Amino acid sequence: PQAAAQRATPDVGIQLFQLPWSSIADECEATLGPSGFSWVQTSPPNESIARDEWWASYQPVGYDLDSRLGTRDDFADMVMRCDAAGVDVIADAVINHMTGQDAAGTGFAGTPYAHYEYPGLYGADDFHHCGLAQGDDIVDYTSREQVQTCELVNLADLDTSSPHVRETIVTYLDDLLSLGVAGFRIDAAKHMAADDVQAIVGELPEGTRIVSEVIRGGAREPVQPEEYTGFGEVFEFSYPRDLGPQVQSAAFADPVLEGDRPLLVPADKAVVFVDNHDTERGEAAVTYKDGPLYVIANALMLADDYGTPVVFSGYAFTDRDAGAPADAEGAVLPASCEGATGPADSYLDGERTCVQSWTAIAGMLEFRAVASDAARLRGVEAGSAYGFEREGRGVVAVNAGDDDIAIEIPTSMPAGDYCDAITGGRDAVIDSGCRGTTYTVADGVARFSLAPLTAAAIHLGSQR
Ligand code: ARE
Ligand code: CA
Repeated sequence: PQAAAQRATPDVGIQLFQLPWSSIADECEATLGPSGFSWVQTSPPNESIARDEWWASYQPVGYDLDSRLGTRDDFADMVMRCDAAGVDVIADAVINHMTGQDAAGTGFAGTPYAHYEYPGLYGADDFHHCGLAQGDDIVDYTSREQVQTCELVNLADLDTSSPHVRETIVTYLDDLLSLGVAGFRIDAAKHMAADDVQAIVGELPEGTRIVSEVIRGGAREPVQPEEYTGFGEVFEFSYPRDLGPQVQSAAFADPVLEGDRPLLVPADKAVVFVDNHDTERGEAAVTYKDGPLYVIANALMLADDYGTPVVFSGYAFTDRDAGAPADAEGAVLPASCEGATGPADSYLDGERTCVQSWTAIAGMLEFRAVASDAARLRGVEAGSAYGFEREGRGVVAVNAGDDDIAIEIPTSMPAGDYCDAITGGRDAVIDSGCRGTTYTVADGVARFSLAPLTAAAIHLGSQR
């Protein structure tokens, strides 16, 4: 029966936060390629200030590819190895600003800089000095002018309307493209006029993937994600803001079918996520700290039909600012995810969450490969359980509450026994039966008995 299921390569990304290039290369070969991730989003690859906090990566000193995560050679080698494993690299491009340190200093790779002086790249005239608020900082997000020409938390704000600044940024991005990256996450895109971003990315080769970070800020903010969809995709923050609280409260209101999503960008422009490196330290309702609920949230996202999902994988923290474990020089230590099969009950600070290696994630990527071309049907609720069908090709069900629940989901999948992709993973069917749980479809109904805080997923490729 497995052979009968057509597979497509699903467009699913993974953000490997603050992971060194050599480890990302290993992950591409060991896990990302085999599981069917099509792209990996890296942390910023250029030289930044020399500090231990993770957010040092978001204060560029220059555009040499020499960072806490590796050298230019390491980066180039990673792109080659990921490419060979079928995984595109999307680099995080910090182009709205340079550093936010008031004192002069030396970057991670030894380059001297001062606030508004970056030798060989930019001088004081290349920056906005908005003069609208104290210290030139953004204080009022309802002012487009402030958001785009004042400073985001003291970060020296590049005048992205200037030809010199644009050319300098394009040269940097072209350099990354010459090493084989497929595209860019545009950091803080909201803080650059969409016309400026468009002018910059318009100079890049056709087909370069652009995903802009424009945090949807509500109706009072003038700068909206829709302005940035003319030249690429955007991260759609409404999606996790809708999904996360439903999972957290174990109260599912059928969301989010295509036509019911008026507040979201069109599906083909949306990159969706459960959390990212900012929201896991802030607004996200569900993160790795919620273990099984995090699996549930990721399962629902990966089974859903809206946007391109990106899974997040970082490291455990109690201090919001704490960087990934590093050596005495500040270089982040390589990390392996061998043996990680699911969320741990508890983590030590700095321990990698290894979400890309979880059995349930691999299983849901297989689900998506088999079922994501099919229509997503209306959800079914049963107390704190919820599920839905991808018509005729797969069914997902979750129980986010504290009681055992039986849930029945009508389906047009063929009657028979199916192996669960959540507990069985990518190759859920084995000679003797199922690697994980077995579920049955009979009389047009898929039946699941779900323990508290568990999920289940069956698809045409997992029929016994
Ligand atoms: C750090 C210190 C600051 C210090 C600064 C300069 O924390 O105290 O002033 O350095 O020395 C990251 C960290 C920041 C860090 C910064 C630079 O999160 O703490 O500052 O790096 O090292 C807005 C933006 C959005 C941005 C978020 C964080 O619109 O683009 O703020 N997200 C990206 C990255 C971040 C990164 C940066 C941008 C900067 O993902 O990781 O910051 O490169 C509403 C609005 C949003 C707004 C949000 C928070 O929701 O709608 O637009 O997001 O509030 O203010
Ligand atoms: Ca700006």
